[in-house]
Parts: sequence; C-alpha cells; structure tokens
Amino acid sequence: SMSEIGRKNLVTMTRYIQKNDKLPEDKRSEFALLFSAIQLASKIVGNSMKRAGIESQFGVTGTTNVHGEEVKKLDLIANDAFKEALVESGQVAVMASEEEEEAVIVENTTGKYVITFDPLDGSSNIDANVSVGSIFGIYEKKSAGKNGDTSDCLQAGRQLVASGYSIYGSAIIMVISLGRESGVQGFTFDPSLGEFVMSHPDMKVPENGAIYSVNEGNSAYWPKATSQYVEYCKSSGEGKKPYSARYIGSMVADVHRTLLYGGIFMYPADSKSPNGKLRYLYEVAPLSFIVENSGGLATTGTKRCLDIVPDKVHLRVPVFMGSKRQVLDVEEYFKKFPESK
Ligand code: P6P
Repeated sequence: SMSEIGRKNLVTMTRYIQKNDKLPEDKRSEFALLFSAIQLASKIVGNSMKRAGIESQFGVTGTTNVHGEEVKKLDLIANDAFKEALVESGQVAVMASEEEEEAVIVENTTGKYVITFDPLDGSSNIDANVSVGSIFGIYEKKSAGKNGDTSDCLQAGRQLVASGYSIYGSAIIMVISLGRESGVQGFTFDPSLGEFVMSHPDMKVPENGAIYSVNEGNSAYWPKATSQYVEYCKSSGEGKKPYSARYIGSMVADVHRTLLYGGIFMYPADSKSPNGKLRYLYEVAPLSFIVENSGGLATTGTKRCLDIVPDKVHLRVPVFMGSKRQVLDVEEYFKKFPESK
C-alpha cells in the first residue's frame, strides 16, 4: 500500500550495507551488489518453494549429488538461481556449492570474491513443509592469477568477510554479518515492497540457554564426551533444571532458533561418521561466523570451528554451536575425556 512505501526509517538491506560505516567505501558498493544477487536468489528459491506443491516440484529428479543424497528438483532450481545471480553480479571469481562436485571458476570476471553456498539446506524436509534455508559465506580471492582458483575456497572461517542465511518459513528472513565489528542483523522480506527490511537489528545470542538440539538417534555411536554432555543437559541439581530438547532436522531452522532463544545446536562426530555430517565450507563456517559475531561460540569439541583450515571443498566437521555457556561446557567435557574426538 502507498502508506507502506512512504514508511519512515525504512532500512532495507541495501541501505544498511551502503550506510555501514564499519566498511570502507569500495567494499560497501561491492557488498551491495553481492547481497543484491543473494537477495534475488533467495526470492527465487522462496517463490519456487511456495509453488512447489502446485507445480508438483516435489519429489526427486532421480539423480543423486556428490554425497549420494537424492537431489530434489528444488535443489537444482536453487543451485542454478544462486550461481546465475552471483555470476551476474560481476563480483565473484570462484563459487563452491553443495551441489557442485568441484569449485566453479568464473571466467572473464574482475570479481574479487569467493562464495561458498548451500543453495537449499535441509531439502529432505521440503515435502513435510518444514522450514529450510540457504547458507552462504563470502571470502576475498587470495590467489594471484587473473582467474580464481579452487584454493581460494579453502580458507579458514576466520577469513570470512561476510556470511549469512535465508530461512524459508512463514516469511523469508535473511540473517547476515558483514564482519565482527558489524555484528549480526536480520531482515524480513516484505512482498508489498519487494525488499528485505531490517526486522532483527543487532542480534545477540543469549549467553546462557536451556535448549539442547541434537539427533539422539545417533547416541549409541557417540564418544564419551558427547554422551556425558548430553546426559548433563538432561540432568538437574545445583540450581540446574533439565534443558528442553528441540530438533527440527533442518540446520538453518535449528541454528536460527538457537540464535533467538539460546542453547546449543549439535551435530557431533560418532563412530559411523568420524567427522560428523555437516560440511565446513557452506554450513559450519558461515553459520559459526554468524553465531560468533552475535556473541556465541562454535566448536568441534576440541577446536573453534572458525580456526579450521579446510583441505577439501566438501570437508565435514563435528559442530557444537550456540550460547557461550553451553559451548564452553562442551569443551570442558572434551578436556575431561580426551580420547573422545
Ligand atoms: P540428521 C539436512 O539434511 C541436514 O543437512 C541439515 O540441514 C540438518 O541439520 C542435518 O542434515 C540433519 O541430519 O542426520 O539428524 O537427519
């Protein structure tokens, strides 16, 4: 409605980026172009999600991705949407996607950025209408050549210059961080404006939370540190009450809830999956950057996630992330049972 458009102090994502004085001038315009591409891709994914049932997009294409997981049509739509929008932005030299076996080098570009992304994380939940999301990380190209190189994707999360996620639920919400000094901001898509408008300024994960989020179906395979910590979550005594269990099974939804309500999200290593399940480049590192820039922590149990230097595009790492208190407790258990990893 006209009154909407005339709304005062309308902070769109683009305005937020262009006015962010924590960023040097040249970065602001480059980031504005990058995030405009990510917003466009997110709108395309959000739309195709809403239309999926109508256009019978549900169901598999009969192909599988590098991880042997059935690929749903929406995964392909999402991957194409992100790749096309990012290349068109003119800012990207290299892309690493969950849906691409190898890093994608963008030819004939002056782009200086490297984007790692999971275009549609949690897609196994789509048919059940559970919230799913897109996750992205932004690095600066480090390789000397004119074109980017796969090595540009293999940087520690500490090197991220920005990261974020879109979550497709009752609304499309984008949560982003342009670096530690900028903190974490949330934006909600307003269809009447076609803009992502700031809705969650300066997000801070609660220092302490009473929610634990883990797939307990794997508990028979956990190392001692993990099983002892989860038992602690359920215990009461010395003023502690049992934590609530919440597990959606869609990482973006579980992490978004953890950011807002506090507590801890875990995908531990176990004897079946010695490095856990979640992938470093486009799930763990970008979300660890968000969690840490909002005052939380992210650990593998023995090492802060952002300090890991990945050696391959689809590296998996164990992850415990969320409220500082809970993550420090986990690290205590791994010190107590050092044989666990
Ligand atoms: P599990 C979804 O498939 C996903 O990649 C993440 O979004 C989610 O956190 C995890 O896997 C769930 O895995 O083994 O608990 O079903």
